[in-house]
Amino acid sequence: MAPVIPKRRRTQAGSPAGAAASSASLSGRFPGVAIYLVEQGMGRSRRSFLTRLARSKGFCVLDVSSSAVTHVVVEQTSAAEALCWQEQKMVTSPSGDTFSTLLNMSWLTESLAAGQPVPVENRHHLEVTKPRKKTPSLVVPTYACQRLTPPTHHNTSLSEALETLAEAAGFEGSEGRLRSFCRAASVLKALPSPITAMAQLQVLPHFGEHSSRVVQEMLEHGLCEEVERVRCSERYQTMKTFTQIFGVGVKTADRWFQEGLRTLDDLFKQPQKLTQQQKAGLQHHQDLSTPVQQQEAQAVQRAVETVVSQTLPGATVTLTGGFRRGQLQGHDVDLLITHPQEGQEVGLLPRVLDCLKSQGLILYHLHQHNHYKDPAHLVRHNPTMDGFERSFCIFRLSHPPEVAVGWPQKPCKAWKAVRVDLVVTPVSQFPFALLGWTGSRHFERELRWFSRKEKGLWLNSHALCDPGQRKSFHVTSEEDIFRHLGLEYIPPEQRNA
Ligand code: DCP
Ligand code: MG
Repeated sequence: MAPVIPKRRRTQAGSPAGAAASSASLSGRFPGVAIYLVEQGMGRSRRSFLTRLARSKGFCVLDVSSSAVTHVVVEQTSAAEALCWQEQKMVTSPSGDTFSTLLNMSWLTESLAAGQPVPVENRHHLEVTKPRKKTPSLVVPTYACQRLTPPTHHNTSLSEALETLAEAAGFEGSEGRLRSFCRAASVLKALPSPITAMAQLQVLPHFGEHSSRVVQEMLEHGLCEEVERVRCSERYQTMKTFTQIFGVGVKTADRWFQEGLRTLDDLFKQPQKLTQQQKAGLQHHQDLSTPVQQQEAQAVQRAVETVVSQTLPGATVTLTGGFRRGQLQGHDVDLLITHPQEGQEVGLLPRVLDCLKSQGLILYHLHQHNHYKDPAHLVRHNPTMDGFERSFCIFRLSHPPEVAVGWPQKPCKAWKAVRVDLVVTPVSQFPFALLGWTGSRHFERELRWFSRKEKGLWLNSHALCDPGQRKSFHVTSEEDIFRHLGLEYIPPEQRNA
């Protein structure tokens, strides 16, 4: 007569697990009880020992987990706790049922002591807590173009201190130091919480000895002596004053400093030293050094849009720069003009400026012709350069009536001088121009560096180019560019690196 095999197990008899089950069950004294010991957390030798011991007392212990198992015993260590979820999956029956009898070692030891399976009570059940969530250790990616950097953040005084040192290094032409401080500052801007202890820096990229020392002093004393010394120095203050003037770069500011000039008054007294652009900058310096507000930027955009669409129907005007990144203030308004039909944009800018001038909206402008022939050529030979046709303007922006009447004490100026950059791009290059002009500067620098270093591709505001294959990529959106670079898309308001 064939041995009686419980129905559930008979279905498994052809499988290796079933074979193990049936042979073991034959020797078992307790029908309906088939034990499986989970090795993880228990160890192989302890499992072998317990298996031998249990079998010697007439228990059926299966070597392989299968649907024949009725009692799964797990050593309840914390490691095993996590693993038991895995194991639980392994002992899921073919029908998809999960064995509910996950037991801790107490059931087995009590059963062995009793010489028979003890009834399963609550206390025998393995307390299967979900693996405790580890505090996620902060992983900050190396490149700013791999991180989210919102418009405001939690480490402003630290990042400003490092950026002061970066700026001062830039005034001395020290590119390497400028980059190092910018990189460290940028990492802080991406953190989800304030830095309160030096240990937090250990997992962050770009914190070398110098930047770490600055942070340490700031944490300990609220100030960093070196940063304060730089901020108070005549050199820094003069260079800052001069480079904030429209049309003045680091080289010119340095020359003036070497010549003994120190203040705006010194410059007013030496007009022969100034270009027309710098004179306009000085003339409107007070307004131009007052931050442009978001509403002012939108008002400029509307004024330009009206003129552009009258001049060339279908042409579009996009607000870029800091305002596209969600900043509420900026030093200027950056507008990108294009037309959906390639070539239609040629000759548009001078006509737009004539029209704006006729409306009394332009206090000054400097037109720069498009100075590239072929975007792929430009990206190969001058990868950081931007050769679009553009106009550097100072707009005369009328105050809205409520602002104009809002200063009863002072005779109110009814307008404000605002710096505006108008840039024209053919539509085929629009995504590159949009990405390049949205910034931040550090984000752009890192994006170009990432492309080159990690992908062997050259990127600028005109094109993305594979120099090896001598091809440039066709794109229709910023998303396409991120995709070609193998980067997650970062929306503009998270590019405030
Ligand atoms: N840009 C760049 N490299 C430069 C100059 C500009 O990548 N040397 C890009 C990034 C900038 C954008 O153009 O973000 C606009 O330049 P702005 O100087 O106007 O910078 P923002 O608009 O970001 O800041 P601000 O608020 O000072 O205008
Ligand atoms: Mg700007």
